[in-house]
Amino acid sequence: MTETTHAATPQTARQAGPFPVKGMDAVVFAVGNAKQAAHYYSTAFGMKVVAYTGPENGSRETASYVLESGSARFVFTSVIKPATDWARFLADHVAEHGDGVVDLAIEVPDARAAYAYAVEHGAHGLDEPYELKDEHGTVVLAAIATYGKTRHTLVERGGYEGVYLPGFGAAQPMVAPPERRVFQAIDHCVGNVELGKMNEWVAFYNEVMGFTNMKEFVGDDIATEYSALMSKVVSDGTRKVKFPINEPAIAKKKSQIDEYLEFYGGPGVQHIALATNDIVASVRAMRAAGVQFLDVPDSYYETLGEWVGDTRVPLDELRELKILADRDEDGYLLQIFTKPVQDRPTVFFEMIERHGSLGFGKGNFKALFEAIEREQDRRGNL
Ligand code: TYF
Ligand code: FE
Repeated sequence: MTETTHAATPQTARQAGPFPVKGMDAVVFAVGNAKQAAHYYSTAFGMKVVAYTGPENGSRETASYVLESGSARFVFTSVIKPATDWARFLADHVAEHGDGVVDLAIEVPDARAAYAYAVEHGAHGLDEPYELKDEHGTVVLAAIATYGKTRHTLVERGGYEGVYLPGFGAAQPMVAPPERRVFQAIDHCVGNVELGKMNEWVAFYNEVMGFTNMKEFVGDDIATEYSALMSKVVSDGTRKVKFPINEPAIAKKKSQIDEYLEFYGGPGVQHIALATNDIVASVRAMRAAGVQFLDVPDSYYETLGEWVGDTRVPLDELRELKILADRDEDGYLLQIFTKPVQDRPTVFFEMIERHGSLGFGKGNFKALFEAIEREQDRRGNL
């Protein structure tokens, strides 16, 4: 079913490569109302507001809330007054795409070197390297374009000791943080691109960032059978940053990727996967806070035990919470997908608990894509 490529870096030889990265720095969202988004991600995703900038800090055109959970950082920005180029870009972005991701910011040890390498290898530069300074130190930033209107800001923090970036002030949590974190890290960030463009974007990450292809991908065999999408995963040599790229496949039914492209108005970030070390606790907390997850039929659990074997979580509890499980030669993973988190059928989240497996849940693709199609059908978009 899923093909194996031997071009993937062997697990024994994980090296930084020509474009060293330290990890994801932040996922930056442009939204209609950052104050309310910050509240939702606090109450429903257990995140903690740590920094803010807005008119009180001299940012008269935009307001941004910075939220953290473990090593994961989300930034929600909205427009107060579209009087600068950046504020107008954000206002137009929200008008055209709805709430969405404008920046998958990557932390790098050397932003000038990373930018130079990327641009030399064909990246479109958006911001040449520049410095931001305050009493906590200096951060070097640069930005390159990726699919759609999404960018990668390259962030060199050096020894910067402020809460986020110069210009941001420390902020108090909006609500009392949960007793235990709902998630610890960003696992992967997925992009949807147009029909026929997946390989171009995979080549972009291969060339511009020296990222290599991971072995798990959805080829045309699965695509025509049931998934209605094709997918490949690129990652840096150390596997800290993982970017699956999807494109629609021509299948019997309208692809979920086509639905996204239609309602987002072009390519963009489809889902962010969040790593948790206790998916049961995470899902219980999120469900209690009103987060909706994709439904999985009981029939999925009738055969699950036969091929996945025992996991940390009893089968009955997986069934109760609609958590999916998959196993490969390296171990197993537990995963679950939210429904879209805004009115448009666009961005959603995945919660993932890994036990050795480096995969993305290929054993679940059939059940998962059927569940997504049932939702698509309810929206009248199948
Ligand atoms: O990131 C992945 O590859 C998995 C599987 O629309 C997946 O989470 C792929 C496409 C999709 C939903 C999930
Ligand atoms: Fe995923």
